[in-house]
Amino acid sequence: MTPFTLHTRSSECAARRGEVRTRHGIFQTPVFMPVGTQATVKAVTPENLLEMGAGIILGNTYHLFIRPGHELIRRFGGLHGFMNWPGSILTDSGGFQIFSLKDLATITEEGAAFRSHLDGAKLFLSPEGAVQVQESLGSDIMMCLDTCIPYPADRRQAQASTDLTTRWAGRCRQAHSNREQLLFGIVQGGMYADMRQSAAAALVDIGFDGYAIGGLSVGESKTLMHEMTEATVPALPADYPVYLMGVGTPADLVEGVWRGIDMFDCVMPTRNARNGTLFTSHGKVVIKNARYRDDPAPLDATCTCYTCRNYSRAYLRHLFVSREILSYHLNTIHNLHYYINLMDQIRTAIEADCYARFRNDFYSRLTDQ
Ligand code: PRF
Ligand code: ZN
Repeated sequence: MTPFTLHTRSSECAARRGEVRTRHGIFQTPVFMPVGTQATVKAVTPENLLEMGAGIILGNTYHLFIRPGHELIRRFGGLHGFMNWPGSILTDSGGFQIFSLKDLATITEEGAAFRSHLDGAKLFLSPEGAVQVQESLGSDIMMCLDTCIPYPADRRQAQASTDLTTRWAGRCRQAHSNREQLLFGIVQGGMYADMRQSAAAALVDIGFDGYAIGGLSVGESKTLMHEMTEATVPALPADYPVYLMGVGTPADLVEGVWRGIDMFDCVMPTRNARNGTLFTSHGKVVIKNARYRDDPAPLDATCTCYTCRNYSRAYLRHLFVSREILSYHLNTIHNLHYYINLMDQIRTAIEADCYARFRNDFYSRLTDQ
């Protein structure tokens, strides 16, 4: 049975408004998932996340497997108990992180052998192992172990990697024993539309609780990313959630929703916050800039976040250039609020069936990019 309920569909594009049910509640879609790689969304508390309206966050199998270990987390009531987060959690499988290790990883039919980026210890993750680790973590949505294809990649290389991902998906599905936890398949296929369509069909044959589009935003152009999204979404069943992995900028979210994406995650709002790059309705603000030294205005006059309600640009600039810890906290609250609020506005626009106008207005507001 699908965990997805479709509320409304846009008459103008592939955008849809729905909800996903997990054992930790219901989250509204389209949704943005803040990234909490190490059992924490950096610089904010679960209470902060709830106040911002986050319904689901993301954790990483790879990192938690290495430290502190899934067995330890299981003894603390899984990730939910360990980090005190009451909402839903999606865990990425580790495929992408292991792929990012490049020389430290060896992929075989059996799984991925790699060395810990912490102490160099030899480790191994099979598709079955990835599911088992995620079952111990107790996440609400687990991801299949996949192999991400580098960009660019020729057709032969892309096909071999995509076929392996599909075989691994079958093994993950077989290993999936706790049906209370949802399991999503991941569509790879490089930058080959037909390869993505056959990969999608093969995953649908196996049957998952949702489907992700992987291997995008890996260095290709926006045009190509949109093309691949447009080729893949129609190959997936309309009554299941679709997740675009590791994407993206505010504009990428607006464009992804236009093409039928329900779920997104990205480190951009949290990482940029710590680098002093803040998102506003007018575009990006680089807070260290001298022009904000005496600026009494809030970051974004239209923002209702804790940071904008209470602090000036001058204070945020001071905290940032002084490398004060509070800078990370206040900046992260604002950027996550911006992303979560953007998704809220997107959902309202789809409900009112005026998503095309919303998208135009979004671009016309951006003057500081
Ligand atoms: N696979 C997995 N996680 C991911 C990706 C992927 O392809 C991406 C690609 N943008 C981000 N995160 N498992
Ligand atoms: Zn704000």
